[in-house]
Amino acid sequence: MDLARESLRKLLDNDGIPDSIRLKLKSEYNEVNQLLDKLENGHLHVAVFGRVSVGKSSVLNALIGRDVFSTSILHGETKVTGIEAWQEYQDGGIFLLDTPGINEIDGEEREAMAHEVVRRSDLVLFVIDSDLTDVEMSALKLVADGTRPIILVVNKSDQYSNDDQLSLRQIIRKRVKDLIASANIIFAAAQPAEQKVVYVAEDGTEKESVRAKPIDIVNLKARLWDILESEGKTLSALNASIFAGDLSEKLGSALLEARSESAEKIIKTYCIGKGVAVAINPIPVADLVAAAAVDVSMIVHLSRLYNLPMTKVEAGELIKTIAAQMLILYGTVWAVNFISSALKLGTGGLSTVITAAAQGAIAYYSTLVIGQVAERYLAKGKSWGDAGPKFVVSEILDHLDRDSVISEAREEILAYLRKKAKK
Ligand SMILES: Nc1nc2c(ncn2[C@@H]2O[C@H](COP(=O)(O)OP(=O)(O)OP(=O)(O)O)[C@@H](O)[C@H]2O)c(=O)[nH]1
Ligand SMILES: [Mg+2]
Repeated sequence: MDLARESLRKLLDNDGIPDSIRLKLKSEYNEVNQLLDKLENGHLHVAVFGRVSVGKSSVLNALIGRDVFSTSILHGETKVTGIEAWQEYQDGGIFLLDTPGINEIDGEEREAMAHEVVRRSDLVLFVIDSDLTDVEMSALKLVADGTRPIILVVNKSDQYSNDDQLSLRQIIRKRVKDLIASANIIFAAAQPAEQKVVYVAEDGTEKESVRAKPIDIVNLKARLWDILESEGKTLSALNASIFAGDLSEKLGSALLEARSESAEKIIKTYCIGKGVAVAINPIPVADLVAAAAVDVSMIVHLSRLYNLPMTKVEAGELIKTIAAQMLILYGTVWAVNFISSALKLGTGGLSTVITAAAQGAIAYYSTLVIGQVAERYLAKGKSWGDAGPKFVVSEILDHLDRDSVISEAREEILAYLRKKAKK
């Protein structure tokens, strides 16, 4: 119980999650919050689930003893989830949840809603009113995933004679034997239909009267109490921790995805910025690496994205480390190599623009390498991992197709310059 609560709290209080992602996952956060409340108050949620019109709302009304949820012969009467405290249960804290029915024809959205409720419930009353259809069978398989107890409620038992009930029980039992314990198959009559009864009156004439068989809900109530008493509190904690686990996994991957997407955009922006700046105002190649002001800003920017803020000095140090690795790996010739590959791609005449764009492309490339290496470092929580910086740098360099990056950068820079010249 405490463990579950703790893991949820941690999830909620995690500073490592930026606001943008918090917003994106807000509904999940609310869910966790609700779950936390539920856990702290020791509440248990019992949900109905099943095909339209099998009597889900009626079953809940019969348990509660009042007409709380609306019922109708029309399919799809329940459109949204409803919740009601079950006062009758001695310890309190039990809530009954009504859900829309699964409909073979339409209502996918409502069905999704019902699944969602089930996912968060501690116990499920799967309601049917005859032998299970294929649709019910596959829905039952989804719901009976072993994480929460399920009672299979065979409602409308008033429609069956005693003999029919016996054989129906046999059939159902066989069909669900791998999914539901036979003690959890319960017959009920939540809202028995009125029937015309013909009787012989005292004066000997035949008369008709309309009456309904009595509501039969005692067996369901008894079984429900049994389960709640024996496993109630552990159920709730168990479900909460499963849910928290799911959610933190979901959050984790969403976080990673959102971050690397934004990181990619940030790096690209700085690459173009630096490339164009260098192209417009060419500087000696030797100064390229030294002219790291842009790279410093980029790293500071990235570090904020990863919630591991770095100062400019720190960022400068990081760039030095990366540049040193590049030097070790490629020797002093690396810059010269870039130039020749950049120029090689020129289509002929070495016009100033082309040369300038080539230099810009080199600047672009170096910023891209630095950005990607820095991102890797940040993603690992400001660490190079066991293999050290050299490994990371060489991996990124291997991974990037230098020539195509440079030629693309050149195109982008030229396109940018042309657009500017037109204005
Ligand atoms: N004969 C008989 N009819 C019942 C019983 N329980 C419910 N019904 C009838 O079945 C119909 C549907 O009942 P609801 O409780 O609205 O069914 P539901 O599963 O909630 O339906 P949706 O909300 O539309 O999915 C109503 O006309 C009820 O009167 C029962 O035990 N016996
Ligand atoms: Mg209903």
